[in-house]
Amino acid sequence: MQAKQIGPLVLPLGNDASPSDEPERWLGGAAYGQRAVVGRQLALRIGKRAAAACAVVDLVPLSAAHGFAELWHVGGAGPVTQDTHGPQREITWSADGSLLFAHLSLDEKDFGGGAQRALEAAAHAAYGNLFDLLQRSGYAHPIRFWNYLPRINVDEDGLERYRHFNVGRHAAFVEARHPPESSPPAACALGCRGGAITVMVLAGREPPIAIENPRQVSAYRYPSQYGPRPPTFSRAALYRDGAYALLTISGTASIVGHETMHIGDVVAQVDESLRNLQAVVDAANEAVGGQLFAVDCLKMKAYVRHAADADRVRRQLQLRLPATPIPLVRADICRADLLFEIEAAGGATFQAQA
Ligand code: 3EB
Repeated sequence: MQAKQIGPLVLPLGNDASPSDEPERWLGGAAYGQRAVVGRQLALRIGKRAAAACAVVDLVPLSAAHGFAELWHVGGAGPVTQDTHGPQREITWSADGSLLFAHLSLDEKDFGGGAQRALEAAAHAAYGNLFDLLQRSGYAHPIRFWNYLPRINVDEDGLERYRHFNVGRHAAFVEARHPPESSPPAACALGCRGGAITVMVLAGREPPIAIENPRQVSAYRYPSQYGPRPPTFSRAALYRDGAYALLTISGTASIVGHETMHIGDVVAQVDESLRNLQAVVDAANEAVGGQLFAVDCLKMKAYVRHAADADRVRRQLQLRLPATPIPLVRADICRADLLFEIEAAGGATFQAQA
């Protein structure tokens, strides 16, 4: 029997965007690039309805002309349903019977007051609303979150905005009875342009397996020098659906233990990040008891803090992963000393035991 395959696909977005004739149906995803341009191009490529299931993340593309889309395609036969959710219908979600993808953007201006900072409150609300959707829809188990925050490294009231975000996110995990220390989903957190935070989630009907990296302290156990509440993510999440397994690896950077390595050296940060990526893939293979995943079979994308580093980063990635095209965008990374971050995902099918 053909296993149901769910995986990411990276689609360049340029002026030549013509309608896609792919037979796949799209569960959701995101367009990365200049907001006004890539949203329109994605709608031309995959249709208005499918594009509505996707977020637009406003970042400067460093690869394809106008940016690219990362889309999740589904291989099942069931219909893809789409709807909105939340007090202001701010969430758009779609589901195929086995997985759900949802995204929302919130403007901080609508939050805060009292003791809570606006970004903390917006993060709390975004996660609260998403967890509410997951619980009501039956896709109760988040597999992967994506977080994009304006001015992520800027200090407000003596605390970096990323750390305000972590306080709100942590509170929402606790309230939703997803204790941050028990197998949190995979995630990434980056800066973006514009005035709104964007959060997306891929969720399933069964819990994923959380994968950690033996070279790194689990992020949910980071010491308080990185903020009053730790980030709530695992290094990767492995989702099994029959014979099919989807591996989604969190944002991976030049951190060993809990410390940033190679401060100021972007090429060494790329290499350290790739060592971490390999360690996470090794840990995932150990969890499934076989060599199911390989780094160069995964779809990847990467974030570069300084546009001036793009050529150096591109060359180093080509040297290490010559067969893997990796689209780059310029983005601030959640620690001011990180210059590079990479993420990866892909599926594999278990071979029937002889
Ligand atoms: C790190 O390893 C780098 O806050 O959700 C990577 C992936 C990072 C996810 C998050 C942050 C997040 O700590 C930063």
